[in-house]
Amino acid sequence: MKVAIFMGSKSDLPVVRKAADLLKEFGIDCTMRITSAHRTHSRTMELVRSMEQQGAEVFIACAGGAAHLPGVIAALTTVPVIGVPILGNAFNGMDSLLSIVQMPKGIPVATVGVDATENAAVLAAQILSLQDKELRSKLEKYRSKMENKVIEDDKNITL
Ligand code: RP5
Repeated sequence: MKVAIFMGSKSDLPVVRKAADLLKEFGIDCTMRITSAHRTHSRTMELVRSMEQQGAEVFIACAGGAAHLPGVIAALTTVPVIGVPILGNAFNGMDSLLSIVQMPKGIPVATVGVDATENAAVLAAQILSLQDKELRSKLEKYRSKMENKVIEDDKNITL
C-alpha cells in the first residue's frame, strides 16, 4: 500500500473517493480510512503508525471545519502529507483551507485547493513517480490527454 487516504468524517467520502478512483487509474495501491483528529484522536495515532508499517509513502488527509487532521498526521510522521480542505457549510471552505495551510514551521502539510482531491491524487502520484519511471510515463499521458481535450474544445467552440 503506497498511499493512505484519511478523512475526518463519512460526510467527506463523496469528494474524497475521487482521489482513490484516480490513484487506482494510475495503478497505485491505496487505502481510505475515516478517523478524526478530535473525535478519535488515539485511534488516529494508531492508524498513522499502522499505515507507516504497511509501507505508506504519502498520506492524503482530508478534513473540513476546524480541520486539524492533516496537521496531526504530519506531526506523527515524516512521510509527506497532502492536505485537502473540505468545503463545509461555513465560510466557503476558508476555515478548513486556513487551518490546513497555516502549519507552524517544521511540520509542513502540502495543501491543495478546497475539495481538490483529484489534485491531491496527482501530487501523490508525482511524488511516487520520482522512484517509478512507469508511473512517470502514466502522468505524462494524463497530461497529454488534458492538453488534447483543451485543443479539441477550442476546435469545437461555437458562437
Ligand atoms: C471534519 O468535520 C470532517 O472532516 C468534516 O468535513 C466536518 C464535518 O463532519 P461531520 O459533522 O459531518 O461528521 O472533522
